[in-house]
Order: sequence, then C-alpha cells, then structure tokens
Amino acid sequence: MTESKNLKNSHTSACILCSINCGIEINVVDGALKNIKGDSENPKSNGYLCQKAGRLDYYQNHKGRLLHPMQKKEDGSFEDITWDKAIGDIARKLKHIKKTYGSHAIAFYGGGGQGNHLNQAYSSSFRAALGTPYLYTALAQEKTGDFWVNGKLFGKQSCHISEDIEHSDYVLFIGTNPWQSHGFPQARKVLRELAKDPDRTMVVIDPRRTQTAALADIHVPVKPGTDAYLLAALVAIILQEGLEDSTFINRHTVGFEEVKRVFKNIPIKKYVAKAGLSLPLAQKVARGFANAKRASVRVDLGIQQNLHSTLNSYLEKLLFLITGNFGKKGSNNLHTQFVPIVGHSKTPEEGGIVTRVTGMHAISNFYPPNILPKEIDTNHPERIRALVVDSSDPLLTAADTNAYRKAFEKLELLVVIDVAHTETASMAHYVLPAASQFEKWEATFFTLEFPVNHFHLRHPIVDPKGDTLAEPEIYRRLLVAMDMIPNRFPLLEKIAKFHLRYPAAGVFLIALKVALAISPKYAKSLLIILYATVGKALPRGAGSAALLWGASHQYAKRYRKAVLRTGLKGKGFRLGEALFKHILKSKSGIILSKHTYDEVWQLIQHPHQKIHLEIPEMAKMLEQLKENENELVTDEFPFILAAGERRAYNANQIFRDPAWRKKDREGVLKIHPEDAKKIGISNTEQLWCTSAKASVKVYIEIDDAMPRGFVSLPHGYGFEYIDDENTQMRKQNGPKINVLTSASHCDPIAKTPYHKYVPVNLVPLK
Ligand SMILES: Nc1nc2c(c(=O)[nH]1)N[C@H]1C(S)=C(S)[C@@H](COP(=O)(O)OP(=O)(O)OC[C@H]3O[C@@H](n4cnc5c(=O)[nH]c(N)nc54)[C@H](O)[C@@H]3O)O[C@H]1N2
Ligand SMILES: Nc1nc2c(c(=O)[nH]1)N[C@H]1C(S)=C(S)[C@@H](COP(=O)(O)OP(=O)(O)OC[C@H]3O[C@@H](n4cnc5c(=O)[nH]c(N)nc54)[C@H](O)[C@@H]3O)O[C@H]1N2
Ligand code: SF4
Ligand SMILES: [Mo]
Repeated sequence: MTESKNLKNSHTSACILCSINCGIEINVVDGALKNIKGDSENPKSNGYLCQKAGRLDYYQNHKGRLLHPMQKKEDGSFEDITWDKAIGDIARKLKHIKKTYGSHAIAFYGGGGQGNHLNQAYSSSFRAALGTPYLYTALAQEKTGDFWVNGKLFGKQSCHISEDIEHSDYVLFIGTNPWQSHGFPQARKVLRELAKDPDRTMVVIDPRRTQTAALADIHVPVKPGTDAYLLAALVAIILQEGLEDSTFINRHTVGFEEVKRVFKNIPIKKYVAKAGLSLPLAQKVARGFANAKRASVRVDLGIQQNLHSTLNSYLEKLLFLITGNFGKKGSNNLHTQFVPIVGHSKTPEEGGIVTRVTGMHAISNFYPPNILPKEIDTNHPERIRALVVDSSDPLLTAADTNAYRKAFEKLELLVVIDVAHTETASMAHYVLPAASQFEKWEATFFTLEFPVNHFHLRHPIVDPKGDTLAEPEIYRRLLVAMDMIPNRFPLLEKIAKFHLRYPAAGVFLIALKVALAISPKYAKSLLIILYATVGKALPRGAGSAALLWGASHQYAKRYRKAVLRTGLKGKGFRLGEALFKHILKSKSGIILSKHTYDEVWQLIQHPHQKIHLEIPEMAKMLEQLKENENELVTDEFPFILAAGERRAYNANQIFRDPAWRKKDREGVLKIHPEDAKKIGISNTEQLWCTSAKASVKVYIEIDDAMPRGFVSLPHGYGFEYIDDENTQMRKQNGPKINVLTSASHCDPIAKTPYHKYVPVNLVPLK
C-alpha cells in the first residue's frame, strides 16, 4: 500500500479520457480532484499516466455540469423540472410514438464514451423493452469497416484484433499516432523501448512526421488517402517474392490461392508511385515485415476514416495473416471480451434488420451516425421521430453538423442524458443529468488485450452533485413509467440477498429462471431486473455492478482455464462467484484472464477454426483501384484537411472548460511553411478554411512536420462554454470541425466518414 492511499481522502479510480483507462490515485479535497497520480497497483497501467489525466477535475467540476432534469420551454430556454415529471413526460411520449408509428420510429445514440460502459450496459435493456434495434454510436463512424472485415475473415464481427506490440520485433503503425492517442497500454513507454532497441524495428506510415514517426526507424510519408495502394503493393511484394508463410497458410487458412491470384496482377511500381513513395522503401518494409520473427500491425483513424476505409482494414490484416504473424507472441491476435461491446449482425439476406429510410444494415449491432440525419429529416412515413442520446455529442462529433441540426429540429422527442450541457443537449426537449464517472460505480468494457486481459470496477469517490442519477436508475424509472416492469420485485430482491450471503446454493439463478418463465416479457429487461434485485443486495450501493455478476459467470464458464491461471480458485459455477467477488473487492482493477497464445484458435468462429482469406467484395474493390480515380484535389479545393487530429490537449468532447488545455487553446490548423508562404499567411494569423459544406475561421501554426498540401485540425474543440458566470455569456472554444465534413463522403460498405481526407480551400482573413 502506498503512502498516499493511507490518507483518508485518497482514492483509486481510473482516467476516463481514452480507452486505456489508466489507474489513478486521487486526493479529494472539498469535492475537488487533486494530486492525481498513476496507481502503481493497477495491473494494466502500473502507475503509468500521460499528461492529460492530471486535469480530470475540469471534467468533474466545471460550470457546464448538469444538476437538475430540464425541459425546454417554448421560447427555447430551459427550466428545471422534477425527476417525476421528466420521467413521466418522456415515458408518455415514447409510448405514444411507439403506439402510433411503431418501435422503429425510436432510435438511440451513444452508449458509453471512453470511460463509462458499466452504466450504459443497462440502456440495452431499455432499447430491448422499447423494441428498437437502432443503436447509433461513434464506433460506427470509425471501426465498423474493420469489424465487417473481421466477420468475413474470422467468422463473426465480434472477433476483434489486438496487437502484442510489447513483444514484437517489427511493428507497423499505420495511420495512427500512439504517442498522442495511445490505443494500447503504456504507449509512450512501449514506444520508447521499441525505438531504443537496435534489434527491433518500428515503422510509421503517416503523411505527417508525427511524434511517433520521429521516434521510428522508418517513417513512410505516404501521400494522404493512398494507403490502399501502398498496402496492396506491400502484400503484392510479399506474395510475388514468395515471402509468405506457407506452413501457417496451409494449416490455418482457406482461400489463399484466390488471394494470390488477385495480387499477382497488382502493378507494384505504379501503386507505390501513386502513394508518393519509392519502390526500394516499399520493398524494404515488405521484406522487413515478412522476414521478422515476430511482427505486428497497429492501425487507427488515419486509414479507417479515410478513402478505401474497409479495403484498408482488409489489406492491413492480410499483411499479418499471410506472413503468419497471428496466434503467437509478438504478433496480432484475437482477444476475449468480458462484457462484449462489439457484437455480430446478420446481413439483410440472413434476416438482419435494415433502417427504414436508407436501408442500411447494422455491423456489430451498430448503425452509422452518417445516415441518421437522413433517417430523420424526410417525409418518409417510417422515419425516426424520437431519439435518446446518452454519453455522446453528435451535434459536434458526427459528420455534417448542419445536417444534424436540421434533422434534430424535426424530431418529436429528443432526450439527452449527459453530465454536461452539450450542443446536442441544447437542442433537446428533455435533458437528464447523469452522475459523473467519479460519483458512481463505473467501468469500461474495453477489455481488448491478449494474452493477458484486465478489468477495473471503479468505486465512487465523490458524492453525486445536485439531482444527478446513475443511468441504470434513469432507465429503470423509465421502464417502470412505461409499464414494462414493476417498481419492485419483492421476492427476487429477498432471494438475491440470500444468494449473495450463500452463493454456493445458486438459488438466485433458479428463482430468476422461474420468474422469467412466469412473465416472459421481463426477459427483455433482464439487466435492469438484475440491477433492481441483485443490485439492491450489493454492499455499499454498488447496484450498477449487478450485471457483472452475470458477466463473471459467463466469462468464467467460457474461459475457465484462463481465469484459473490468474490464481482464482473455484469449481463449477463457484469460479464465477469468485471472479465477481474479486472484481467487487479490488479497487485498483484485476487481471481478468491469462491466455496462452494457442488459445487464439478457439476464438475463431469459422468452422474448423480456419481463417477465410478470400473476401469477394474486397477483391472487387482491389480491382477498382486499377481504374483511375477522380482526383479530389482541385483548383477549388487545393488542400487536404485531416479533420480531427489527436493532440497533447484534446480528449474527445469530455472536457468543457478550455482552461484544461495547457497548450493549443484555440485548436490551430497546422500547415507546411511553403504552403503558408504561398497563400500569404504567417504564424498565429487567422484564415478561412472552406470545404464544399461550410467555412470555419481558424488560427494557423506553421509546422514543417506537415507535408505540402496537407493540413490538420484537432478533434475535441468547437464546444460552447460559459465564459462569464454573471451574465451566463457563452463562448465557443476553437473550430467546429464537423461543419466542414460530409456524410456522403464515406465508405460504401460501412458508411464511415472520410474525416481524414476533406478537400478544402484556405484563404487568409484580411
Ligand atoms: N490525446 C487524445 N488521445 C485520444 C483521443 C483524443 O481525443 N485525444 N481520442 C481517442 C479516440 S476516440 C480515438 S478513436 C483514437 C484515435 O487515434 P489516432 O487514429 O491515432 O489519432 P488521429 O490523430 O485521429 O489520426 C492518426 C494519424 O492519422 C494520420 N493520417 C491522416 N491521413 C492519413 C493518411 O492518408 N494515411 C495515413 N497512413 N495516415 C494518415 C494523421 O496524420 C494522424 O497522425 O485516439 C484516442 N486517444
Ligand atoms: N471530424 C471528426 N469527427 C470525429 C472524429 C475525428 O477524428 N474527426 N473522431 C470520431 C471519434 S473516433 C469518436 S470516438 C467520436 C467521439 O464523439 P462522441 O461519441 O460524441 O463522444 P465524446 O466526445 O467522448 O462525448 C462523450 C459525452 O459523454 C458525456 N459524459 C461523460 N461522462 C458521462 C457519464 O458518466 N454519463 C453520461 N451519460 N455522459 C457522460 C460527456 O459530457 C460528453 O458529452 O468523435 C468522432 N468524430
Ligand atoms: S488519457 Fe492518458 S492517462 Fe488517461 S487513460 Fe489515456 S493514456 Fe491513460
Ligand atoms: Mo474514437
């Protein structure tokens, strides 16, 4: 136990600013989060933190926190209302819309950001009870192309790839800047070690000389938007030079001959030139990767929110699959999910549900934000009329802000559940205040590692502000008000209490089964029922942790050996109880499972655990690469804007006070010195950045790490905040980048927007 943990006001929790959720130690002084340090007892982060975590008080305590339920008045202003009125009104309106138009007229947006999945999980019960499958999330504007490819290769879209970078000899980073964005635990430490070791090679494919690229052995400055050409050429070099791992391919894959045939005809030299690179550089990388003992690939938005998004995801996976860098140490692997956030969707042909207006199918159970305005802003009789937004600010973060604004004006009911008065909230009919992530039991289901996976249930460390409630309670009250469930389950509550004292008898599960047999309609609200029964019996108000009881049993049953390897003991269902107890008790997080590398094969969902390398849709897209594409850089829009860079001081839209930023307060546009000279602008001056959609006014920063013709604006700006508490004057912090982006500029399969490839014009403001 560290010294500070002995202090009365010292607590452990986690940083909620990115998917890694590093463990933190915090001193709470009069409700303020002070002296934030890395928690060395957190088994995932081991004390590691980046510079952002120290600023978390700007999330917990800021002027824009929501404290009371609110309703919009006719004049557009908001008034505080009671929870009873808010819940009653919303329930009545939802019931009316469902009855009049059907469940498909109701949709849901969000479901947990970078730190809050535990409470969000209960919203799935709410959706199920309402009968709407329409879940729109931020994940479906970045990762669904990737998930779709996984579905084809490994059998289910829930098969998700991890990368064992720590043990790799050769790492290929494509379209990602982990120095700033992280994406894997202790990123900066791992990167520094990789860079320092003469026997390991680090390659960064990025048009920009990023902080990660500056550390790399090889920086491949690909021309923006041409990764599909480069990656196709890399695969073709490996295959044409016979560098593939035939033993691996024969043993673990099907469809290789077809892939080989397709890549035989790739004009390598031409494609490498198209990517603005030299053939020797591409050959060096392809050969280095193929010949390495342990190689892995890590990708992110630079290729996922870019031209050929889904094809890029296929090609980067072919790189590690044909070279046998899968299912072993230091390679890419699949991983287990404690509470699965990435699911699998049937295709429309298999009976998968499509949207009523645009006919879009789900991928991994998510519908893409790109199509939502079209599903609302239309006269189509089956359009969406009610939307519940939870933990998300689509008005700022989805493509085409103005289309969103117009669509939201058409909604009959917009409900926002958030901790802050967001841009989306300002358009809502009802705004419901959630307790913050330090005021309630929370966790994320970003359990994305292999072979060792972690989980952290965070305890509340400050009292909830104002009238705020944790989300499960909000959803429970809504379901009760809609007559979907009763207010109490007296018998189940009693049995749950008994069960937690004497788990060995296993009585709760039996009682639950009986209750569901008597009232099958409750099955849809199962998680909320767990919350209302097991949750009530849990100590210290840990009600939201109730679903982890079910999750622990399922996980321990499925991955028994891996859970036993962590040191937990228990026969049969007792291992699940032991896991649940361990989670509840450990304030710094736990090791959830320890797998062996060969267990990866059991995670493949195709018959006989074979990887299906051939994907006909991808072969067709590869073929289309050969046709000359229309040039998107034109005289009218001569620059390419990467809209949404991760920097030292941005963290999605989680902070709403610009004072949290130590640098880059205004969110500058980075531009190459020669480009700045050409358009006649100097450092710190302002210009208009204009896309086909709109213009924004931005400050510039001259940066020779940018290639010519390529400019970059940050993610996480453009929000409004209270500048003067006396007058309640609001100001905007930096550019709203998504007024520039377009929903139709997107991937044909997944509908993920090409945010990193926005053609723009730049005109000095003089
Ligand atoms: N500091 C900070 N960290 C974050 C976040 C944050 O807001 N701030 N957000 C989190 C979230 S939600 C996510 S999804 C991740 C995203 O993490 P990343 O994807 O790593 O971050 P980005 O800066 O969006 O884009 C990555 C890189 O793509 C490059 N790029 C642009 N165009 C191209 C191209 O045509 N080809 C290639 N190869 N590269 C290109 C950019 O130059 C940039 O360096 O970050 C997470 N971490
Ligand atoms: N142009 C462009 N657009 C982008 C991107 C880009 O690179 N370029 N990146 C995209 C990516 S990768 C992502 S992930 C999205 C992120 O965009 P969003 O999905 O909008 O997510 P966040 O910005 O993380 O917003 C999280 C919201 O949750 C709220 N919140 C925090 N804690 C709680 C809580 O405990 N309960 C509730 N109910 N709410 C809470 C916060 O106040 C905030 O409003 O943006 C996307 N948009
Ligand atoms: S933002 Fe930094 S400190 Fe916070 S979880 Fe991510 S890597 Fe860790
Ligand atoms: Mo993201």
